[in-house]
Amino acid sequence: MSKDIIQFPKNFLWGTSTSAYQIEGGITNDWSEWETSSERKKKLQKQGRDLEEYICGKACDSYNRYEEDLNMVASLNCNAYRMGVEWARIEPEEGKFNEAEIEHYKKVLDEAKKKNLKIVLTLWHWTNPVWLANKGGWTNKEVVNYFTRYVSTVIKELGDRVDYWVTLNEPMVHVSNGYLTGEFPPNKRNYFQSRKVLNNLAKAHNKTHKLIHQFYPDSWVSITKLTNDFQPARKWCLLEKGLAKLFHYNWNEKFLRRIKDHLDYIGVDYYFHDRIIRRPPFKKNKNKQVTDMGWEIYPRGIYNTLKYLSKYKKPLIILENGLADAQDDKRSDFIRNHLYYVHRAIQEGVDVQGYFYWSLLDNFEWAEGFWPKFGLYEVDRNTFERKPRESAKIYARICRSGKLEI
Ligand code: IFM
Repeated sequence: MSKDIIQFPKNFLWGTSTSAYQIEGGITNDWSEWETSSERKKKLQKQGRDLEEYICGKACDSYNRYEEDLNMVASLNCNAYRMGVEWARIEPEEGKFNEAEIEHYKKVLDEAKKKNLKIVLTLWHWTNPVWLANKGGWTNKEVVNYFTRYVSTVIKELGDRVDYWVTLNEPMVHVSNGYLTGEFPPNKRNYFQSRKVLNNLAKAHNKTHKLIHQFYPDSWVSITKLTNDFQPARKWCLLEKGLAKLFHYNWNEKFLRRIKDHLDYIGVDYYFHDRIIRRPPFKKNKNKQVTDMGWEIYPRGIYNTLKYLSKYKKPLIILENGLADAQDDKRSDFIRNHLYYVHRAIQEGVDVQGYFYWSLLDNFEWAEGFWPKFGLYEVDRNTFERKPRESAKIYARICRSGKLEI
């Protein structure tokens, strides 16, 4: 049977994403403090877990192996790479900037440029310097000034090497996991603090957007918005319909409304499809096919998400989409099927300008530790040796041709 071929636009960005803390190694920040705290260790011990697996430590040693990582991005035929800089490295003490670390990031970015990669740079990906955490993190009323002071240094020192900016990664996750469910540092369950944090994050984004534009008027600045596809489990049930709308508003819409006048594009992260039911825990997915983390695989959700976000009339760039799949038996189809729906949205007029797979390599998956394997490249935890998975070859073919056979 002959296959259909779908073609992506000519200047489409093909990339992969990483974040500083999850891959670099050797960082001291609020997360590293929490991972090694006695409360955390006790909790993990009680659950019978291997503590080493939950301490980021050397991560993937990418701080030292960045050339190898960038070679991997190039071997995937990507024309773009999303990476992060770590606030705690650049400003380890309040108001004191570390020149050597800034030089390090210059080298990384220059190496990426040699490979003709467009750079998407994330300025904050949930982690904070310890001095800031000690002052109350994002609840502190000065935090917006602290953040923009740090960003000013990044703009001045690294700005000419950046093509697309991400001010904040998935801010609602920090609000929710850090201040409502307490799963992430600073492990609070406090609604009032969560409101404060949300407000400060939104203000920080808006101010940073203006700041970057003062130096680079044509720059493209956004956040990454983790956008879930919420649907009522039963379309006819008014209560479930209402609840789905409420979840959608709270999670997808609220933050964007606060920053909508300060976006040059929208960075889209898509992982979750949630069928909403009327009783706690409010979600009942069909879960016919799930990732190693139990997340339902639902490619059509990326289409729904892109269609929804198109109402903001901004270019959309998918900056994260991926799965934990240690056996690598779902990843190739996962990518193909999601791309099929991305293309469908493009055909219907949605301005989608790129797709970045999360992640380039297996890395530290936050509170879950090292066991979830998101990488196109597998990483040996002892030697840090990187090896491409089969799916990396499939993705490399797609990135080279800009085509997908279906
Ligand atoms: O690993 C994370 C990333 O840091 C932010 N987005 C979701 C990914 C998978 O959970």
